[in-house]
Amino acid sequence: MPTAPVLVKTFVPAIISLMMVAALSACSGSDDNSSAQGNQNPDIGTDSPSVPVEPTTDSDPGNDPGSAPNNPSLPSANLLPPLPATPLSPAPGPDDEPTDVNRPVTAINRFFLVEDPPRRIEPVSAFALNDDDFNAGTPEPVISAPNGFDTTTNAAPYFDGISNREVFAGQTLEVLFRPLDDDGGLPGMFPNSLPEGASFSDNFNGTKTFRWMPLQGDVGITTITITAVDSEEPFYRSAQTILIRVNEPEDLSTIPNFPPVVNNVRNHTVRVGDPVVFELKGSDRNSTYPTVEVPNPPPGATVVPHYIFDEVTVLRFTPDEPGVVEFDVVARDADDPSLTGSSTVSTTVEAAAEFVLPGKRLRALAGERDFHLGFAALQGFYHQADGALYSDLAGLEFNLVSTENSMKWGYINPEPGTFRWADADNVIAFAKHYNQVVHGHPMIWHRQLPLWLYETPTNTLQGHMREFIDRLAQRYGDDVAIWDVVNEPIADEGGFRPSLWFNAMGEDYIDIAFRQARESDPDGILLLNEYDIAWDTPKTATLFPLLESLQQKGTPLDGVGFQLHIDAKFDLFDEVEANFQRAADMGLDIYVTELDVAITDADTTEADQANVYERILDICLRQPRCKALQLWGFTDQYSWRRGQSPLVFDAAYKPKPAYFALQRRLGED
Ligand code: 9MR
Repeated sequence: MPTAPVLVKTFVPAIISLMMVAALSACSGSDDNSSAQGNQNPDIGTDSPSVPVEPTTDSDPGNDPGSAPNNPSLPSANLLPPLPATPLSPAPGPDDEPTDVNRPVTAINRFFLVEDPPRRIEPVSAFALNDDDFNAGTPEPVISAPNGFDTTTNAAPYFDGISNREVFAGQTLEVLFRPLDDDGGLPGMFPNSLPEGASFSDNFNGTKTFRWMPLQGDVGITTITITAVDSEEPFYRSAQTILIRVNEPEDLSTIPNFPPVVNNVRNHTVRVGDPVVFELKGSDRNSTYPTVEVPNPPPGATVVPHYIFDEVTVLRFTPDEPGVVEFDVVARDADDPSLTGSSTVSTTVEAAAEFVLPGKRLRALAGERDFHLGFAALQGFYHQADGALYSDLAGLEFNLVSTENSMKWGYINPEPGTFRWADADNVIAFAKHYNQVVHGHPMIWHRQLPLWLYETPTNTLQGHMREFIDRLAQRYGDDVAIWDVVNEPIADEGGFRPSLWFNAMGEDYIDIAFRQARESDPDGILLLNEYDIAWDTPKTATLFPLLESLQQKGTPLDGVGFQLHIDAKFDLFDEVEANFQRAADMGLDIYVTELDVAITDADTTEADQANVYERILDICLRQPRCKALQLWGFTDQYSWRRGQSPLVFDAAYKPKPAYFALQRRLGED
């Protein structure tokens, strides 16, 4: 396997864990889907990129992740019982296999793309509520308090006069929320989430009003949750859910028909000669799909329906000169063609030479010191208008790629027996084309889980967890060098996060997940990945004892992923250095997995941001056990914190001071 890390682990069979559910202990065998990576068309990948791609040097470790963890042999290891021959949820099969993309719907012509079989996924609805739930009354509030807080002498805030509510679609529901506290003080409050079209507004008298006109698609029972916050202790909270039953009116014409809108298309920067792709869609609160029209497409553009979703229109063109290309998009109501919404899409086209940067590329500099510099790949970047530029720059600058969202369980396996592999397959193809190490993220997390898992009996969750780890590893183990096996197991206030996994198995789920990962991908570098642990926080107080206890158990843990979502005012560099050293002293490797540095206010500058990037890189480079530094994206165009411009290229793919700071530091001894 070309990407095999230089990692040899002694895995000592010892005690069979008694904690396994009986269902898992009987049988052997697991699914093997490792053959499937989609067919690849060798002609497409030979195009020369319009940005010159520097040849990888001899010292560029590319997809060899370099010096591997050299932990001492594990003191002991409990073998898991084999996975059952009959899977707990249906195994992926040929019907799930992606196929070649042979239509003009992508921005990529450098490597081969696959797409999932054409089907519409309707995730199994968990928590579907019925009239019995509604009639059972308002659920008890969920009280939470910081560790050690005495809830016996301090009453929790609560809401006065709360009840489940009912409304007809097309009518406006108003619910008044008045939080009280028997100890005095005026509690604050916030909605955990709001349905589309709803508002939650302040009445400036200690109350707030939830207002919502549900429409056709809202008929049924839904919930809203409002959290009251103690006036003295902001983490002493009471989350109150109410159920809302939305009934269909006899006369459907009483429901107002709202005009559709064009879904937001952001502005893009592209190069002359790039294939530019837009996936255009409108939406309508009345639960119909508007048709999408482009009255003035750019010259030579093709406009075709999406291969799965009729409501999506794909526009593709190749600009042949610098300038600004504009076109209009009109969304037309499915029931009343006179109702429309429209918007104008503007694309800046620049000569390819504008993106050629001075000095050596970051990956070349990293390679010269046997280091890995990575980025997290936007899921489906090749369907973005600027996907060609994104892909070329990412290939040029980084020798490691992580999967921002395309390997998350909720995406890969949204319903039992349905698998969407194409986006992850395409990241692997991208990595192979550019000779990059792949970091698989995440195997087990408490977020982005498929809804069906929440309906699964608790005593089968261990089996499902192991099965998913195995499926990811079977498919990608040969190509993924590093795995975030368990992501974010620690609560913000310290202690274990009360996740689906923790609630089902207690802290043992962490050990079991790692053991399964080691069994399914013996060569993988296995990490525990967590945020807010690089400096001293309530989470670090849990982290280090947890790492110690895992090591004592013989859990096959190779290193720690320090996420590092920080801001440009960050200055706790000494603590970062000390915490890295603490992990290193335990024989663990260090990966900076998700670095981004937000500019949070007008006082902080791109120079401050650059300084933070450079200092973190410097700490990592001076720490022999720090193996890689990975950015969470690379362009502000696609960041989960886009409004705070946290990355090293701006939204127009121009390098920021932070880019040059990394370049400078990587070039130093
Ligand atoms: O950047 C990711 C964002 O696009 C997703 O919406 C979000 C939820 O899946 O996850 C973000 O990435 C997170 C990562 O998976 C785990 N560490 C924190 C990252 C930022 O939230």
